[in-house]
Amino acid sequence: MTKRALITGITGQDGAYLAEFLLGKGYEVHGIKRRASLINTQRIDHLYADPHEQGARLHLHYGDLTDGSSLQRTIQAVQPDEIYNLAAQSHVAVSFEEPEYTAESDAVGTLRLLEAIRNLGLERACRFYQASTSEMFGKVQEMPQTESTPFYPRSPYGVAKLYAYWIVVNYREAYGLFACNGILFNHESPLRGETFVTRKITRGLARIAHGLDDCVYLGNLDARRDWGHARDYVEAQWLMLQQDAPRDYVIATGVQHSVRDFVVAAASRMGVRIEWRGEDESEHAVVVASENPELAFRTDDVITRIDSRYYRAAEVETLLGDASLARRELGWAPRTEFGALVAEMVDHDLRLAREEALVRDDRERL
Ligand code: NDP
Ligand code: GDR
Repeated sequence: MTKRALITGITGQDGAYLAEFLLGKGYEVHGIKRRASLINTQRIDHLYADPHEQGARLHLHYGDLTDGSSLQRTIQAVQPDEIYNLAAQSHVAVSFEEPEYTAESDAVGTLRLLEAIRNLGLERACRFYQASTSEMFGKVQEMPQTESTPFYPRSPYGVAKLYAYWIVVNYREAYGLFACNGILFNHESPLRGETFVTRKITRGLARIAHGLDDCVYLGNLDARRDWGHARDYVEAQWLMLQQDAPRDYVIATGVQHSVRDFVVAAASRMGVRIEWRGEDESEHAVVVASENPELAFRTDDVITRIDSRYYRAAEVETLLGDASLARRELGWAPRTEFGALVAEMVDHDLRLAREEALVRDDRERL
């Protein structure tokens, strides 16, 4: 029997990797996408086949986590074996600007999905994955963080996700739903949204390399994160729903780097050595050597500066996960180490920037 999965947030980074992974496993995959004024399916276009063609296994439905009736209607029509709730207003800084919407989509949205499952009587037929987050640890109470580390969220996003975490636990205990929280630490890829810090750095430096920009403006360079690859992490999401009993798992690499380290690693992949100069808000990265004459880096160029706009009202300074439980019970381990992740993102963004520069040069010639 072909298994059917429903993914909310299928147009996002994880949604795209998970859809590809599940299609590879032979699933029929359904995704919920939001209506937008511009097409927002770029990350999954390569997976999509015309639904009029025979054998198409990826299907998209309009819906929104703030619209319970759309969720219930889609679940009823699809009758999924597994639901992956990946949709969210996922940007921590934006959650300070839009706290109410973040709660509506990330907290109450999760409740809406669970209620739809209950109202349709699918508690025993359908397994549920919730995209929980290391942001729930916030102001960390112990290092590294495990499934039993106390939570202390530091943003409207973290607080909303904590509600979602507990409502999932509650529906598991109250109604016997097979529901799991994956407590995922930061995971990145070439598909990462352009305003998260890793992608902002790789894209920004690649644009400087091709003369499209001069400088990347960043916030807190001291923040430390446990960065893994999204491709590895979606496999853990699937594994959680294949177990005999539901439980919550931390998914992380167990290795930590600072934002400053990430800049150094990305620059180094481009053959550039930098030095940090200045302090606090005047700290900046200066090019001291550049190996690749084809890239537009010159000695003494300032390629990053601080813009205090990117400081957060309350910051999560340090996160480091211990995924021992997942290793033991799911047989899961990260495959991509930090250097390989940075290299893949940099190479991808250099390619994009080169293409954009070529188009610009062509236009200027005409
Ligand atoms: P993205 O921001 O890349 O994707 C979020 C997805 O949710 C997009 O498809 C977006 O649609 C959709 N979405 C947003 N709001 C709504 C809404 N109201 N109704 C329906 N869909 C909505 O996030 P990631 O792929 O990086 O993350 C996936 C999930 O995992 C998120 O819940 C995130 O909070 C969580 N998470 C992520 C981590 C990470 O490091 N990436 C770590 C831990 C948890 P659209 O494309 O239209 O914007
Ligand atoms: P995070 O990711 O908040 O951890 O949430 P993000 O990449 O936005 O920030 C990581 C750290 O970098 C610091 N930082 C900056 N961040 C951004 N976005 N832009 C900057 O210019 C900048 N300069 C420094 C931040 O202050 C922060 O400390 C991500 C999201 O994917 C969440 O959805 C997910 O739950 C968590 O990871 C785990």
